[in-house]
Parts: sequence; C-alpha cells; structure tokens
Amino acid sequence: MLLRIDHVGIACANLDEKIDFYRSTFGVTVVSLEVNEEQGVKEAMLHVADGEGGGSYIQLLEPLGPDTPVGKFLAKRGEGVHHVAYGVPDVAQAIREIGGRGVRLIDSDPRHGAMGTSIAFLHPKDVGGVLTELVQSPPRQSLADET
Ligand code: V0V
Ligand code: CO
Repeated sequence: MLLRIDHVGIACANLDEKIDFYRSTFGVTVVSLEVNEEQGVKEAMLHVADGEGGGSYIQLLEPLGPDTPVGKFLAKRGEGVHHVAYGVPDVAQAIREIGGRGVRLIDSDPRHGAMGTSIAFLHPKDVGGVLTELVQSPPRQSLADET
C-alpha cells in the first residue's frame, strides 16, 4: 500500500529562515511555495529524491495563526517534526482500508495538498503518537513542467 516516504513535515516559526537553513546546510532546493488556507499553513516543499509514484521532500510548515494545527503544535511542543507522509497509489482507497482496521481518520474524504496532491490525515493517537498523512500524487503529465 505504501510506495515511499513522500515527505516529513516540520513545524517552524519562520519559514524563510528555515528555508535558508535547509538550503545552506543540505543543498536542497525549494520546488514549491504555497499557502493552504484550509490547513492553516504557509509551506515549502524541498526536493530530496525521486521515488516510485512521485518524489520525496522536506515540508517546512509555518502556521497562518495560533488556532491552526501547526500553530497549536508550536505552542505546545515547539519547532520540530510535525508529521510523516507516505505516498499511496489511491488515497481514497487507502483511507477506506485503514479506517476499516479501526484507525481514526481525521479526513474521511481526501483534501487538497501541496503540488496538486490529494491528502488525508490519520489521528496521531491511533498511530503511536505520529500524525500520519497519506499522499496521492497527481498524474505524471501535470508534473511535466517541473522536470
Ligand atoms: C497534536 N497532537 C499530536 C500532533 N498534534 N501528536 C503528534 N503529532 C502531532 N502533530 C496530540 C497533542 O499533543 C494532544 O495530545 C492531542 O494530539 C490533541 O491535540 P490538540 O493540541 O488538542 O489539537 P487538536 O486535537 O485540536 O488537533 C490535533 C490534530 C490536528 C492532529 C487532530 O492537528 C489535525 O487535524 N491535523 C491534521 C491537519 C494538519 O496537521 N495540517 C497541517 C499540515 P495530548 O496532549 O492530549 O496527549 S498541512 C500539510 O501537511 C499539507 C497541506 C501537505 O502535506 O500537502
Ligand atoms: Co504534509
């Protein structure tokens, strides 16, 4: 069911500063910079590698406000790893299967994620304390401009 690690989401207070740090420390490149109002974040995707069905990335997340998932996380725990995201071939099917195994779904329908992806979150309390995201990449053709 899982194709690869799509991204590791990292909560930060200042997106521009963290982008500079990751660029200068690891030599990674920003491939997307977006605001996702629904998720309450400003976020950057930094490319790490190419894998089956899509790439793998570091996702840097700055909250749009204190009363958002990342804003609350920063206030409680400070900067650090916020979630792990796995690539799946079909996110709607994956959440049906995983929900059927008794894991609480935060999203019972897929939502819009970075770079045209479809995403859904699983509750951290049912995944050993790890907020877990499933990601379905868009069809190859719509990625043609990036390569
Ligand atoms: C909260 N908790 C976490 C956590 N956030 N545990 C592990 N990892 C996290 N990131 C724990 C928290 O410590 C509490 O445990 C408990 O869950 C309830 O937390 P809360 O602070 O009261 O917050 P809630 O319940 O209001 O919300 C928590 C959830 C929320 C996980 C339900 O953050 C959520 O819906 N997240 C999914 C959406 C999201 O994170 N979007 C931002 C990324 P104790 O203290 O009670 O033990 S957007 C993204 O990744 C995009 C767009 C993309 O990839 O394309
Ligand atoms: Co994410």
